Amino acid sequence: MRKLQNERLRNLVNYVYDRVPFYRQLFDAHGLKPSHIQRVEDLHLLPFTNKQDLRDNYPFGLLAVPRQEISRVHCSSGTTGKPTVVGYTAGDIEIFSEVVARSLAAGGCKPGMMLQNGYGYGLFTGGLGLHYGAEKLGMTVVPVSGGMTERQLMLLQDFKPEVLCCTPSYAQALAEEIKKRDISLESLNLKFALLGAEPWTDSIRQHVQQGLGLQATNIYGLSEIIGPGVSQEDVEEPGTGSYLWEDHFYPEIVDATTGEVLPEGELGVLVLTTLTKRGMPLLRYRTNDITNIYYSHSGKRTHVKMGPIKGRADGMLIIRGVNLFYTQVEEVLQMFEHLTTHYQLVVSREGSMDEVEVHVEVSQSLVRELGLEHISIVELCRFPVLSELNATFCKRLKENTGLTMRVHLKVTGEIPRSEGGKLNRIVDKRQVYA
Ligand code: DLL
Repeated sequence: MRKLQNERLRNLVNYVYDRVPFYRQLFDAHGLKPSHIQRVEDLHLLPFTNKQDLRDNYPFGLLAVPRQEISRVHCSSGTTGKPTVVGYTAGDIEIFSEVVARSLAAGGCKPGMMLQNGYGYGLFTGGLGLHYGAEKLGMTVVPVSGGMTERQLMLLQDFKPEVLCCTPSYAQALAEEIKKRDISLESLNLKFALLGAEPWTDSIRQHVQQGLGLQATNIYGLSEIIGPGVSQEDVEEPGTGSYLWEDHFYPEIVDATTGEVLPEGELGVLVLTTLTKRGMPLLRYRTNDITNIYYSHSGKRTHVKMGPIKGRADGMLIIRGVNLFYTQVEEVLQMFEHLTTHYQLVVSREGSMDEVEVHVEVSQSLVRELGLEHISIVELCRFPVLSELNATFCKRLKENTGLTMRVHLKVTGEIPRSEGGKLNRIVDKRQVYA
C-alpha cells in the first residue's frame, strides 16, 4: 500500500505542478519542487489547502484539465454564498463509482440486491454517487432521491428493496413514520442501510436498526474529495470505525491549532490528499472534520480505519470557553431510556454569557404512561418523574461536557425532523449579534 501511495503521490505532484497555476504558485512560494515530495511522509512539507482556495478559484480555476474534458460537476452543500465546485473527468467518475461500490459491498450489499436511494439527486454528491456505485456493483437502483416520505414508504412496501441509503436523520424520520402508520416490518424486506452525510452516533443506529429492521453502517465523504465513499464501516465490524480507501485518498490527522501531524489514534482534523483523481486533484485538503485514524489488526480488511466524525473544527461550539460538539450531548442521551434522539441545541448569549438549551423529546412510552399526548409544553412541576429526569440529565450533561445546560423536555413531534436531507441540530442565535 505504501509503495502504491508513494508512486501515486509522486505522479500527482508533478501532474498538478505542471497543470494548475494555483499549485505551482503554492510550491514556489514555499521553495518546493515536486521532487521534494517523494513519499507520503514528505507531505507535511506542503501547506494545507482548504475551502477558501476553492472559493477563490470559483468556479473552474482549480481544474487540471481543459473544461471540455470534465464530464460532470458537483457542488458541496455550502451554507452561505457561492457553493464550492468540483469537476470530474470520466476517469474520476470511474474512481467514484469504484469506491462507492466497495463501500456498498462493505455495508452488506451484493450484486442483484435492490437499493432505494434516498440521497438527493442534483448538485449534491449523495444521489448520483450512490447511484453509479450501486450500478457498478450490479445492484438494481431505485432513484427516488430525498424526501417525499409518502412515496418512499410506498416503494419500500411495493418494490421491497433490501437496501436503503439516506441521511441518518431521514432514516429516523422514516422509522418513525413506519411506526406511526403501524406498517409491519415483515411487509418490508430491508436488510441494510448506508447512512451518512452528517454526524450520527450509536443511539441513532439503534433507533434506526430497530425501527427499520436492518443493519445500518456509516458512509463518509465530502464533495471536494469525491463525494460519499471516502470511508465506510464494514457490516461485520459495527462500531469499530470505517475503512478509509487509502489507495485513492491519503489521510493525515493534524492538530487543529498547530497543524502538526498527529500520531496514529489521536483525535484531530482530517486532511486528505486525492491520489488518483485527474479533473480537480486536491493536495492536503483540510476537511475540518474531527476524527482519528488507526490500523485495526483484527479487522478483515487491511485499509486504515477512521473513527466516527466527532464534529467540525469550524462547527465546534465554544461555550464559555469550553469546546462542545453536539455529538457529546447525543452520547449522554444514550444513557437515558426515556429520552429519544430527537433533540436540538439552542445557543444564545445573555449579556456576555453563552447559554445552551437542550430541547429533547421524551420517549413515546413515557408520553403514553403520563398521558402527555395533548400537552404541548410540558408542565414539569406537575410530573415529578419528568423533573427528576430533567435534573439527572442536566447532571450527566455537566459531568460529561463540563457545561451547565438548561434542558427542555418535549413531547413527540415537537423537534424538527429531517425532510429528506441533512438535519441541522444546532440553532446558534449568537451569530445574530456577532
Ligand atoms: O455529504 C457526501 C456524502 C453523501 C457522504 C452521502 C455520505 C453520504 P458534502 O455535502 O460535501 O458531501 O458534505 C461533506 O458532511 O465534511 C462532513 O462534515 C459531513 N459528513 C459526511 N458524511 C459524514 C458521516 C457529502 N458519515 C461533509 N459522518 C463532511 C459525519 C459526515 N459527518
